[in-house]
Amino acid sequence: MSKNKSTNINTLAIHGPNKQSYPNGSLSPPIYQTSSFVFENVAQGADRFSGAEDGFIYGRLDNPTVRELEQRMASLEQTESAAAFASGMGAISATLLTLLKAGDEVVSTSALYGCSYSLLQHHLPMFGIKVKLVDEVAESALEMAVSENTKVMYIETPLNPGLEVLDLSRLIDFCQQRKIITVVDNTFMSPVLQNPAVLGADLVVHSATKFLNGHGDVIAGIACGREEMIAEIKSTMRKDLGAIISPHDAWLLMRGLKTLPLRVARHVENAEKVAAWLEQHPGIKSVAYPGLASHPGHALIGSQMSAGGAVIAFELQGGFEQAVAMMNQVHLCRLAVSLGDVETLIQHPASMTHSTYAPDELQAAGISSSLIRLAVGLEGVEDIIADLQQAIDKAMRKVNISAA
Ligand code: LCS
Repeated sequence: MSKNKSTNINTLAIHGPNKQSYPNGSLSPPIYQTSSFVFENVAQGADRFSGAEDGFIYGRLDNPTVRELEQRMASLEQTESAAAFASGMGAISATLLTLLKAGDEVVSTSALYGCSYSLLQHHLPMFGIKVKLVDEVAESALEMAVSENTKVMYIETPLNPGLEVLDLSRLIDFCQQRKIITVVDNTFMSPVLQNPAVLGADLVVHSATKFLNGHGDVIAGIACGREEMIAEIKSTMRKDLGAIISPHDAWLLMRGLKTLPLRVARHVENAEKVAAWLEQHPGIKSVAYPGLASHPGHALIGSQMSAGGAVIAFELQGGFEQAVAMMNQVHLCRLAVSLGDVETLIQHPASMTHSTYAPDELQAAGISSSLIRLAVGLEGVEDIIADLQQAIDKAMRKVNISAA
């Protein structure tokens, strides 16, 4: 196995970092659909368990198909290593439980993906971990929350669902000076648009269910980082919580990755047009999309991130009632959670992805009940806009707010 010399993301996405030669000349990676790996003798089995010999033992620990996916993801995120999981939450929970012990503190924002919030707010404290979540999505608020017990800063940017952007270089520099480990959720950007590890983040986590797989048919997660941290995550919490990805899902994800740069480029192209269209529509109250010049995080495009991604959050003038009426009228766009799929998906965060928040917690985190989240897909953009147009028109007529 020799190294592929290219650092071009299009080439890496297709060929991975190593030139592979598979059994029987197979072009596509084999799926090692096995739970156990046979040892030649007892000594070899013992050496595999002790780590004296590298090799495979049991599918909850490692698998060749999974290992190849991990090498590919590490090359895309430009980290030494990666660990693949059965879900994004598997990656996030195993990572945080590996890093944090009783008495340690983790600092983050109270606006987060709903289940990440639930893990931090409700479950980590059960292990004696102190969790500080700041309501204001601002670098200064996160910095002020840090104490001498802070071990980890957990950063999601852009944030789900409101699309607020945090300055990664500023926060990472701040944390490095205080030896605080930074964990960045890069789900909304993918490695095509943002590489937190290049900016100095210690660990980068993903819901691989989203852009990385891209086809709405796999639940998966990834953690990328330095060799020794990833090895610890794999040998402790991934193994003992049992959240490794299946070989078949690892293979589907590798197939998805081959078209990741192409898909993300088109996602962004479509999202920019949809966001611009929404922004000028008289029935719209607000549009949050980092690719719009009106977005406060727009200034970080070109340094931290190369584009605004493909998720848009918006509100209609007619508030919650009109938002519900609009979402009930879409045809081409599908009323479903998730994002980063080829299909355009629309959903209501307050009652769906963020229903893990109590009403007062939603308010504190700035997640309004009238917010609509749109994950722009790869259909013809004029069809997406036409569908939104007719749904907004119908909702406006129904809830009786004039566009004039
Ligand atoms: N991180 C972010 C930013 C996410 O948006 C999600 C899932 C996760 C982590 C967890 O990943 P999973 O375990 O689902 O693979 N976000 C979802 C969403 O916004 N709609 O449906 C799921």
